[in-house]
Amino acid sequence: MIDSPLETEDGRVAALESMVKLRRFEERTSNLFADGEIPGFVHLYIGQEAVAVGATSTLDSNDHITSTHRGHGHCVAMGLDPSRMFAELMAKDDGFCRGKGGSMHIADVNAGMLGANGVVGSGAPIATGAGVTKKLAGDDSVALAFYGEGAVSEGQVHEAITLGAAWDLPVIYLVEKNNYAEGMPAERIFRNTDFEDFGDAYGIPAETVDGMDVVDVYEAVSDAKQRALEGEGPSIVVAETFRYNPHSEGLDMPLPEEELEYWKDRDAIETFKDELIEQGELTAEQFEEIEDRIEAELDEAVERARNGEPPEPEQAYEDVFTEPAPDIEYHRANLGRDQL
Ligand SMILES: Cc1ncc(C[n+]2csc(CCOP(=O)(O)OP(=O)(O)O)c2C)c(N)n1
Repeated sequence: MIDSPLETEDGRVAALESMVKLRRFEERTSNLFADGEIPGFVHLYIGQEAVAVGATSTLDSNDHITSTHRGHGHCVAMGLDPSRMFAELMAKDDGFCRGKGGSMHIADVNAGMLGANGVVGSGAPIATGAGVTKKLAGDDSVALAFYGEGAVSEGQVHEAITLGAAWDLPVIYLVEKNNYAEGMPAERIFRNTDFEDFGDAYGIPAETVDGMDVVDVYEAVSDAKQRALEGEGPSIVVAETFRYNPHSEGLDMPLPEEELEYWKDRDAIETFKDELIEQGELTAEQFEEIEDRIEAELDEAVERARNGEPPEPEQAYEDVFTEPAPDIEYHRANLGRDQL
């Protein structure tokens, strides 16, 4: 998360920098995946940067988020070290999960990041659980769940919001409405795609915002956070956005060209950069400096990750259970490299 909120000039420039960093991180990830340096699946966040940055800019160090299979943007926005993220993507021991989680399972509890998650919709109940802890602890903090519109029809999301509302929990449920779940358009999943309407069913406030406008997202999430801290319970924020890449890297699943063009014309980074330059808050030269700084940081991060070692096979059962399952010791004792 960035230090200074978007209400100040410094905060706005920091938000732009953060959005650029998210995008450059993903562009590198795309190349690394294409070059065979990243195993498994990779879902990129390119296009949606204003949502992660606008929302996390409202957070303090005692707040928490939950994320999705498309979680790199949320992680970078929360300030996670890109080098350890690349290491996780490359299945190296320096990764946040010692290379055992990969792209869809990056977590850093100390940074307030409770985890990306390959199970669609699962971040909502985890955030609701965090909300229970927060309410019991009374520590004036919130939990924020990011999820896609594909998760809105999930039973666990419905149950999580119902409970959050019934117990007035300090949770924000943020729908990143990019209009496609894999290749399925929202209109084919829902009769009503105005997810803001769902707020009435749960009896909680809900608002739709322009997910390509970082300030719009920031303001709506700030309001939701304020209500949560005042004991009014959860809110839903629906951010309308778009992803530019296929559902997952390597898939031959392009989005319709006209839709891509429409959203790219409204690109969050370009629009915000132009706005800041027009308002005299940034110069083109300063923007170049920001880009150079990010490129240098990410180049170094990739190199460091590349030079790291993979985890030892003996670590396969470490950090998996809080208490070892009964047969773990047996497997640990009998596990050798040649058995993997
Ligand atoms: C419970 C569950 N069901 C199905 C899947 C397969 N799956 C992975 S991503 C995805 C689409 C998710 O769409 P959405 O929630 O809108 O997020 P987006 O990919 O658009 O960011 C599906 C169906 C899964 N991982 N988990």
